[in-house]
Amino acid sequence: MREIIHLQTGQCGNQIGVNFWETLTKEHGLDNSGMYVGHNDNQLAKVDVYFNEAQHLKYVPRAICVDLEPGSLDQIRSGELGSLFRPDNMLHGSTGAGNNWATGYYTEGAELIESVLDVVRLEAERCDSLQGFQATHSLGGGTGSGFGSLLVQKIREEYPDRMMATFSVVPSPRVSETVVEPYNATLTVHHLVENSDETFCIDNEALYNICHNTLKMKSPTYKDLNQLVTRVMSGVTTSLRFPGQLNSDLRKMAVNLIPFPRLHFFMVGFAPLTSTASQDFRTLKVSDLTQQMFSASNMMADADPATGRYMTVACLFRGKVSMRDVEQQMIEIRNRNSSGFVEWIPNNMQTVCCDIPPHGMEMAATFIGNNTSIQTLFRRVQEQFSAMFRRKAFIHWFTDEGMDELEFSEAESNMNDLISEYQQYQDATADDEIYDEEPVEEEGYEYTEEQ
Ligand SMILES: Nc1nc2c(ncn2[C@@H]2O[C@H](COP(=O)(O)OP(=O)(O)OP(=O)(O)O)[C@@H](O)[C@H]2O)c(=O)[nH]1
Ligand SMILES: [Mg+2]
Repeated sequence: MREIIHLQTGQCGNQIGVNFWETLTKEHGLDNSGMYVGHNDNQLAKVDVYFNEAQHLKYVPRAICVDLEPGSLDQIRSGELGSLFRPDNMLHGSTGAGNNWATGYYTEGAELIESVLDVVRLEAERCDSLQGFQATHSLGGGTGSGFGSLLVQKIREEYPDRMMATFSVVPSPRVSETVVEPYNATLTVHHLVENSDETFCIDNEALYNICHNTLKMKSPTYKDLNQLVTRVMSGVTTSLRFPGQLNSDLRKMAVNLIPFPRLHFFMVGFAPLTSTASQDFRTLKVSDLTQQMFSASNMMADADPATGRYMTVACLFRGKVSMRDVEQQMIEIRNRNSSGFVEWIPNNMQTVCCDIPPHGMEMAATFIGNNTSIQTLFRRVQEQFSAMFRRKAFIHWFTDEGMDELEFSEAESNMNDLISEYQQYQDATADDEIYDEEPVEEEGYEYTEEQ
């Protein structure tokens, strides 16, 4: 079996991580202690991708939960899924990273990293044929961002030929008002560009807007935001967890979605999104799902795909949907909006169907797009970053933890390069004489350890 090891770090990472596992247990027919109580063979066909079988029909998440403070793990232990996780795989520090990337990466985090890597090794040894890792974390705090960066880097060093996928929560001032979040986010993106193979961008600004505008919630909580994250995480991992051919492991998914190695930051979306109040009054059709899935208001990134172009797209339908309808809708979307897709990648839309719907729904669709407009997110963070960095505001908190100021400038220019690479490919046409020029990526920033 091709196993995945799941890593969750920091408050956000652990909160969305637990939600993910809650959904997975339901979809695979497991109760809260991991016992199989389901009745559909498909539920168990690929259950080993995410779970270890402990005893006969008892399954344990292949998950490692880490935080630099005990709070978020205590919450997991005392929650409904408290007995689901392997106790040895829950590791915490005592003081937290205090919203400081450098504390998570250099000081507090460095103290915990070896014991976390030991657990990673044990999990890897238990695998038949490990395909890779997935991590959930936020980019805004100190642990998920700083320690998350360190962990991803160490794993890349030790398992260079395995895949690394991250679900990365991008900060928004509408949700959190911590001033140094743009610093933490930029420093983390700098690492993800090099050390992650595929990053699903979960933008708190977009989650907030969906809750507020589409789902009509007056003041959305993290719990509400995380409901959306779970839907999309369950959606994008469907092809990894259930039988099928297309995008059936992390590497196949990456090969289909990533034309250039640095440009691996995906926009994700989900349909249907309807407020609970209006749910009962609608019958859904494939055409509704498709339309919603491609709409800017269903994207979990506050970026309008219409301002950019799709390099690649993967759509995943779940439930009893007719393949013919799906194919027809896809052709229509593409024909209606041909300029929105780069013409230099023919057949850049992929569709997967899985007949098991998400828990409690009849049908649903998940969207993964590699769209150049994702640069909007990075521009937003970059503007906030440079406003403060120009005056070197708050820098001392980071240098006090042993960080060199130069790392800020490196991270800033790496993210600027990323933005211009997206822009270049947005403008590129099939006839550009790109082969006569320097390859575009190489013009950009080159990362060396010594700098
Ligand atoms: N969507 C979502 N965002 C969250 C959640 N919890 C925190 N965040 C966001 O994550 C960022 C703060 O990071 P945290 O994950 O709380 O920080 P941490 O990784 O625990 O790091 P420290 O507490 O600084 O050690 C802010 O941008 C928050 O808005 C959550 O449950 N869901
Ligand atoms: Mg925390």
